[in-house]
Amino acid sequence: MADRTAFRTCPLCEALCGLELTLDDNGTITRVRGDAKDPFSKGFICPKGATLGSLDGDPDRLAEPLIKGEAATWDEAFETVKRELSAVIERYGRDSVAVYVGNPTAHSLAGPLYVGALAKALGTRNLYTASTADQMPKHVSSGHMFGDPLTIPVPDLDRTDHLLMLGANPLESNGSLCSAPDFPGRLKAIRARGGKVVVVDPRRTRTAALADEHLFIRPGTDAFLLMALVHTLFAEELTSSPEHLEGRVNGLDDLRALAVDFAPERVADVTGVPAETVRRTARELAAAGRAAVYGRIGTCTQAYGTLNSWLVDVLNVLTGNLDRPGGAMFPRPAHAPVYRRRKPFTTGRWRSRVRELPEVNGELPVATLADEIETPGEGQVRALITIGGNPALSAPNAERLDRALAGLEFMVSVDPYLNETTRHAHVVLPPPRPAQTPHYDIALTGLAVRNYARFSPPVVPLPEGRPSEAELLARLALIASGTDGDPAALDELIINTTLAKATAAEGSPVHGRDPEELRGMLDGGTPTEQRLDMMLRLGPYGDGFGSDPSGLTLTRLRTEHPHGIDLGALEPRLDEVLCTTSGRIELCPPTFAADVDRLHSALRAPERPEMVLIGRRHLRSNNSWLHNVPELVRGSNTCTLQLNPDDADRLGVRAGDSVRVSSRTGAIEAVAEPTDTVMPGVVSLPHGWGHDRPGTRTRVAHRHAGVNVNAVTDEQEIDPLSGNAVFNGVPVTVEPATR
Ligand SMILES: Nc1nc2c(c(=O)[nH]1)N[C@H]1C(S)=C(S)[C@@H](COP(=O)(O)OP(=O)(O)OC[C@H]3O[C@@H](n4cnc5c(=O)[nH]c(N)nc54)[C@H](O)[C@@H]3O)O[C@H]1N2
Ligand SMILES: Nc1nc2c(c(=O)[nH]1)N[C@H]1C(S)=C(S)[C@@H](COP(=O)(O)OP(=O)(O)OC[C@H]3O[C@@H](n4cnc5c(=O)[nH]c(N)nc54)[C@H](O)[C@@H]3O)O[C@H]1N2
Ligand code: SF4
Ligand SMILES: [Mo]
Repeated sequence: MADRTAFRTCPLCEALCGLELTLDDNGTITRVRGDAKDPFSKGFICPKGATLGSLDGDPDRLAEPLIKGEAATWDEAFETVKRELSAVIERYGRDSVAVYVGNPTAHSLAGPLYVGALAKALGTRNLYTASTADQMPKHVSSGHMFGDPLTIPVPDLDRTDHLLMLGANPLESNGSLCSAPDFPGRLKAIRARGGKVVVVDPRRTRTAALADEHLFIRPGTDAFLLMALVHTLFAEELTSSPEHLEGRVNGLDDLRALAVDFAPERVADVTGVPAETVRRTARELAAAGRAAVYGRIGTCTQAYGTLNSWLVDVLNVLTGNLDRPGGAMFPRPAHAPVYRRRKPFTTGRWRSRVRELPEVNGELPVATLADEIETPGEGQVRALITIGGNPALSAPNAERLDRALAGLEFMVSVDPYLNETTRHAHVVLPPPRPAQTPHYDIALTGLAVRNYARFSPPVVPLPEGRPSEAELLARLALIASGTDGDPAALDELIINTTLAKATAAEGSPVHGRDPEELRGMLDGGTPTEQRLDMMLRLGPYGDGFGSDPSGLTLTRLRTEHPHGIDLGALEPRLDEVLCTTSGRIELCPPTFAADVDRLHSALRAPERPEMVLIGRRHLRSNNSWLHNVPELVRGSNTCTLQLNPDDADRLGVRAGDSVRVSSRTGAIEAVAEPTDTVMPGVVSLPHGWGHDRPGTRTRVAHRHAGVNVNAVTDEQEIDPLSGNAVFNGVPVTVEPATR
């Protein structure tokens, strides 16, 4: 009865921590510690990773498929999906099936490898993901500036001397679009080496408290502040033109002209940041040797999301900090070939049927999913596939979406829980436990502050007959394409296509080789693992299928580097990543310049709602789905409405009182928590709560229900360039609840 130890990457957030698991001989995880030998996380762990055992062994986790809430066999479940999905497609066409892909899908190996194939097989224009409730503005910004929506610069945390951080709270979130295990430690290190950290946030968060300086900003006004910083750099001739950006930047004069109207004095009233502070901030940013500007979800989920995302990188370029150590740099992930050239970035290749919102990155905004389900007519959405998402809680005006889901003709969910969303599904297909699932962070290693790779094989074998998540998704893709059958057929097709392209591509390490020979060389694991092996071998550190015998393969990663491999600090690589039509960084793309008109209008006729709502994250939570882990919901209620004590006094509200928060879309009641960490005129409520719905099977979460903030966010308000949802700066009315 000896315990055994196993190692893997934590799949819960973007920080990529290595974990050391202790398992008993039933395969139950009995202890979790940080993996001290992981070269990136070096033993760091947070309370969520530490409770992975409870999540893995959660008795509410579905062990078998459900059909209309009743346990079914896998054959029955797939037969039902095949029958119902085909019927809908036959009757209404392919666009009548929508797909919604949620956040955990970006944290898995299966998600990035199979979701694209599923969407393609379905051939629907109705693809929705959590990205339009999150970082889509950054994709649009990078697409136009650098040519590729996935080319996102990350702050070089370990070498920077000055970090200007807007709308991010890594002490709670552990970081986002910037994978850095022990983000808090890395921030402290900046200060310890004499650098400076500045935080811009409507709340004095734990991150702000750790920083050298915190600037309160009125929610939703970052674009004005960022413009004023750009203005100051130009006006005071503080811009830098380092050699490495020489001749690489277009649009400098257009940008200068655009910024003329945004003097700090002009925007101070809107942002709440004094003009002199803005000027000093710009000067310090310019004077710092190695500086980085970093904006995260607080800057994305607002009406000027794309402008913010763009201006953050404009500042990195203007100060000469883009693509240099200590600045904002482009990671070089091991799985992505560098020889690939993409088509020019564009949006609006199609539009949503009801609100005519432009497609971005192949997706439509989740803010319009309910419109597409509810509005009758040709192309109406009649069926939905959800994969690892809980839009009934996470989408703007989620209550409306929740009602719309109930009206679908067919819904299938790939999800381990019967929750607020999946209770509407006719079929639920649960993926296996984390311990039974292989892991490799495709999406996140491309955003990490060091180049790094780690493969985690399953630590507990799958029971006979139980499909892996990869097989679930591949099978759905085959069903969608009208073929069905062995999921491995999909992988075979993808492997063959990829190898054919790679051997044909100029500049590829396998140019001119025989695809069949390469096929025969792939790692002997599962089809998913073979695909990963192929990607690693074609990647920048790969063995090129033998052309660099010391290079990376999956087998080598698995056997020689069970704790992961450090592939070094980020290196300048603008030449490799830049793929705009002009071959230069587009500093002032015309669509962005045109959107600046909205800033002008707002300056001419400022609207200032008395109270606006913003979000909040807590370390022991993760969006909507860790509230079923007893250790994480223990202790005091965190789903409280924070408000400034002055506002509380004015409204006659005391700590613990019930307050009513209402907006155009709805009303909720929450417990008041007056705190001077929130600026006057602002209230804050975390998202992902509201677990009191009937028909769910998450017993712990049900007892700690909280309220759903997205009952009062508005699906009609979006960032027009990205279609992203607006969760910050939502106008609300706050009053004591009538008893
Ligand atoms: N513990 C925990 N970790 C998580 C998650 C979780 O739910 N819990 N979720 C994960 C996910 S999906 C994501 S995307 C990341 C997000 O990671 P972060 O971006 O770090 O997320 P938050 O902690 O919400 O920090 C956003 C900050 O923006 C501030 N803010 C709100 N409105 C504005 C505004 O108008 N301007 C400015 N400048 N700031 C504003 C908020 O007060 C908040 O402090 O976290 C991930 N990690
Ligand atoms: N008001 C407000 N709303 C927000 C935000 C905010 O800051 N404020 N943040 C937004 C952000 S950044 C995000 S990313 C979204 C998140 O929005 P969603 O992705 O829609 O929601 P999650 O709560 O992450 O739901 C995750 C789902 O995945 C399931 N799941 C867990 N593990 C697995 C797995 O291994 N495989 C599969 N197939 N499923 C799994 C869970 O059971 C759950 O149903 O929420 C957004 N909504
Ligand atoms: S910080 Fe993120 S990756 Fe690290 S242990 Fe916590 S949840 Fe897991
Ligand atoms: Mo997110």
